[in-house]
Amino acid sequence: MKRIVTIQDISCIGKCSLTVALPIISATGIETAIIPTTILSTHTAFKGYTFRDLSCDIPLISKHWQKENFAFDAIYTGYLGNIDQINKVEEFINVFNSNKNIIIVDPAMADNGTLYPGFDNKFVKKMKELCDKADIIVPNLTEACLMLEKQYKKDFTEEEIKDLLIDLSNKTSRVVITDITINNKIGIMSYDATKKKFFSYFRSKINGKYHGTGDVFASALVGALTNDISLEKSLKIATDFTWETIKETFEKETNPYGVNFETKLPYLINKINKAK
Ligand code: PXL
Repeated sequence: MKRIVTIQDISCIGKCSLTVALPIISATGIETAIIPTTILSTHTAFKGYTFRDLSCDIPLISKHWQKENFAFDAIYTGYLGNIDQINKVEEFINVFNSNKNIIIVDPAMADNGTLYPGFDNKFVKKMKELCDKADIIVPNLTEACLMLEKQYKKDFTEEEIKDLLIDLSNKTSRVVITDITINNKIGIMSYDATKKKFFSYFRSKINGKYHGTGDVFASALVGALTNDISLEKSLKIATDFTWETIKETFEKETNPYGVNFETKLPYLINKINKAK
């Protein structure tokens, strides 16, 4: 069985990061090892959340795993709570990176034009440095703009997004920008610098704000890619799955602090099995 490790926080309530990545990646038939970097009572969209920093455990876990000779088919990082955590994650990647595995970095730090609480420009610079170590990065449009020091707006044209993708592919060969709205459709655009190839995939826009969809998307993408499904097919599966979870939430949930991905796991499993 293939094994990945995902490194991000646990938000005890509020569906995002590890509580999303663990079930989704496991459902795709991949062993999902975790390194929890912080325990928060809720994600940071709530007021008054607790924040237990577990940074000091990262090198200890790494040392033990080296002794046990553990290896990973992919390393996937998400929300990291401070610069110290990013430094420690970089050290972890330096040790466990090999020519056989892929490094996927989701620079989860902002949305809708604003940084999440507790982050500043220094943090953005450091996150960009982590992205430089990755094979694939999956920023949303806000994060892409922040890393390139470009003014965020909602209505980028397709040509402008292509420029952002090329600028971000300077150090990372495959770049995916999520949460793009064009012509009242929502979706992703990507650039594979090794093939000089753009790809885009859009679905109809569903009204409302949905938390944690970047994590749902990235987790499904990691699961599909680790199943040796091509980048473009994996992007399509991850977008369709995310869209299904949003639709389910739109129809059934009154207070969406996360999306209803749970009932859509059979849909994802079916898509993965068909594409394999
Ligand atoms: O979904 C990204 C995310 C992950 N982890 C925490 C968050 C957020 C987004 O707000 O607050 C703690």
